[in-house]
Amino acid sequence: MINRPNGQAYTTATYRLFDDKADFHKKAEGIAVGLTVGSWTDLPEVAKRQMEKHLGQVVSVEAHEPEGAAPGERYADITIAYPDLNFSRDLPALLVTVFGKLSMDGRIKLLDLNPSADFLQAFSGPRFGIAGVRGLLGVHDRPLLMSIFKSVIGYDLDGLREQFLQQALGGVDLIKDDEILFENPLTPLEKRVETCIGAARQAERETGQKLIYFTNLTGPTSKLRENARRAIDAGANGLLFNVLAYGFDALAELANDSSIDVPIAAHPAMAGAFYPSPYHGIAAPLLLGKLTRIAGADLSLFPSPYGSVVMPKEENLAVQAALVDKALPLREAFPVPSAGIHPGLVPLILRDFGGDVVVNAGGGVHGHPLGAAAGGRAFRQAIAAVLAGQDLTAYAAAGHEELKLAIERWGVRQA
Ligand code: 1AE
Repeated sequence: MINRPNGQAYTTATYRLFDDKADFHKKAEGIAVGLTVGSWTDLPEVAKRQMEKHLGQVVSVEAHEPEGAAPGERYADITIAYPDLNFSRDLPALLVTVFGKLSMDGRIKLLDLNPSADFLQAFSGPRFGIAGVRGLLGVHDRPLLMSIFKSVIGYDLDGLREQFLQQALGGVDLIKDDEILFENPLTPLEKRVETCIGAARQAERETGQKLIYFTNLTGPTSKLRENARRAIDAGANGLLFNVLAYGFDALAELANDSSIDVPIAAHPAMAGAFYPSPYHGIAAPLLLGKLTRIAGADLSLFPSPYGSVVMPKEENLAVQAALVDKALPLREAFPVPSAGIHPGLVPLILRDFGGDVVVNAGGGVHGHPLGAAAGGRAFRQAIAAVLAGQDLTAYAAAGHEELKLAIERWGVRQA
């Protein structure tokens, strides 16, 4: 229970704290006081009355001290309530309050945050969300398919155009730049967008299918808005954003800007510096789920449990849950489990994530024996097979040549 002087708002943070000897209740008190008013018991009564509204409170301490625990296994999950009065309505202020110096103080990981309704009012979240992105594409009855440019560095506009066209002809819904494509003389921003959107229009005439191109939004932070508008003026209908390199606040600024009226896909580059350790950092569901959604991403990419860069399945599903959690008064964001995805993984992806998912592949599209267009078609066939309740191999054998070749190349994962 939180004591609310004058009914004021609180935001809670939950941590996992590992310590072989500590009194966890004392530690929790130390955090609640140390990260808010600094000291408490030594304050005179008058000062206490003045400071009470700024004081953090221990909400719960759940200790896990299994009998015979090996050194390093004793931990507690601790929830602290922070008065909203102490920080401004922006994510840097919140994060520095709850996990600034504390993030460096021993073996402690930030598991979750529950910002107050008042704090959340400062954020518009995803501008489009799952329903909005589906609306832009006119696709409501199946998972979406995204492909990723591969081999972009050193390519000129003609090379890029051909690669885009081949991906688009394969029937993908979304194409994203590789996250390592920055401003460069061969494919400068506006030219790149005009070239790719031109190829998208050409493919649309052949496939009858709409397409969103997520252009990588790059440059120094002070130029992000300007670069986003330049890309949009040149025809970009989506933006890719390396959110962790820039910070959540940069994403929130872009998502809150009504002139940047295209969906934003958040790339998880650098996420490995934050979430994988059980002892340090920020848990994946908070980092790539809740915070990414609050900051305004319409799509959040993260390593899947099946491919080349792996995140455990429970963690993956918790990221998805945070992206679509109805308790958050914001639009839902698309989960995009990624890295090493090929058509033989589609049954697992749809089984685990359901229909509101983006199947995303780079190598799994471009590495198809008949090229990227066939790669896209193989994925679409795999999705159709699963939606029809059919076995992938049987469906491939029934005249779906691209899927058949993809299965010969990569196989079908059963579990
Ligand atoms: C987790 C991000 C995945 C990504 O950005 C990427 O480029 C994946 O490529 P493939 O599908 O592994 O080739």
